[in-house]
Amino acid sequence: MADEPLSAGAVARRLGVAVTTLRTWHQRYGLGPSQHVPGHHRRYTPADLARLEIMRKLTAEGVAPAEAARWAKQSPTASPGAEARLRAGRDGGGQTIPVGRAGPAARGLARAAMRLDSAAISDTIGRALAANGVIATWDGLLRPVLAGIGERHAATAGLIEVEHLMSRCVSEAFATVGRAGTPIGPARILLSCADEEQHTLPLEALAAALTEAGVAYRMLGARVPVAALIEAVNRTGPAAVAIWSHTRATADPGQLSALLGVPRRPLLVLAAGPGWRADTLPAGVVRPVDLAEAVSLALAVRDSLDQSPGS
Ligand code: B12
Repeated sequence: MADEPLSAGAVARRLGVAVTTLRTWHQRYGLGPSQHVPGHHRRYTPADLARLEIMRKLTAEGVAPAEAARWAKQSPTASPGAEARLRAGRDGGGQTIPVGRAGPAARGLARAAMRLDSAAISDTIGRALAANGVIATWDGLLRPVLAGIGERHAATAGLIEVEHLMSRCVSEAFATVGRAGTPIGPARILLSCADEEQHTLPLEALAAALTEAGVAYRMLGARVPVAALIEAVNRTGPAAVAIWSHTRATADPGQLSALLGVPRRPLLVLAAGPGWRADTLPAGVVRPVDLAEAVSLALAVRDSLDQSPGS
């Protein structure tokens, strides 16, 4: 990073772009030099250079120039004192995660995630779970931040480390829900990801919400081949099975048909997640729209078993 203000030529050389490109970025996207010395051409400050470095990196990665300029302008290096904060490690070197209309807790969580501050992430999630419960924490706090990370990743191809750390902290927080509680009866609900599906967090949210509601479950986790799923169903005879698919790539409806064909067919088969397409689901499969609906359906099955003779 330069300490002295730089001319357009010097900036162009540092970035490896043409001076005309710098002019275009200035005129079209407002990414120009901000220091004005009377009687001289404007000069680029270290903050201007930092913005332009982001612009160059993002456009080189294929991000559209207008989108890249938006991120470059939002960069914390653009604000006064930002470089000192970056050196002190408080900003973690990134920008912000968009959380839409979610509240201050989500904004705080997003900032902690950007700093890779796992203690603050875990603390924020733990407090929310204790105060508001699993469903409200998932919908009001975690989903907006996860969706924001996904949005930023799609725009910049970055934030993979943030996504991984955040995922780990969310998993750990869900795993502690209700642990201190009393035994909650036989596990009649089976939770599983579809074959090759690695997105487990919504299923972990469902598991935690069931624990909170006093309902036992078995969790098979990520990437379950259909033969293994069927084996688990045959061996444990669950009353309800939820299969999570997050993307079209993992939503083969054949997995659901196989489940419906087992000798002791579950009372309820849930195709959960945005991967499934409603018009391709076999008859008899239910597609919950959100966590709350998935929990109510599972509770309804539990209640019907409690009331049936010999259960
Ligand atoms: C965390 C994450 C990961 C983590 C997952 C860790 C874990 N243990 O789960 C890791 C790093 C493993 C990962 C991997 C990948 N990921 Co990813 N990931 C995400 C991220 C950021 C959050 C996922 C999540 O938990 N979402 C939950 C909430 C936030 O989703 P939602 O859309 O708001 O929820 C809706 C519904 O699902 C429903 N709902 C919400 N919760 C619940 C709960 C229940 C029970 C029910 C029934 C319904 C329900 O209501 C909502 C309203 O419609 C998303 C971004 C996103 N927007 O989801 C990307 C995202 C899903 N990933 C994506 C991709 C591309 C991948 C990879 C292919 C990347 C790669 N190149 O390797 C792999 C996939 C590998 C595989 N085969 O599965 C894309 C998918 C694009 C697409 N639609 O095809 C996304 C959207 C990011 C992006 N914008 O590009 N990922």
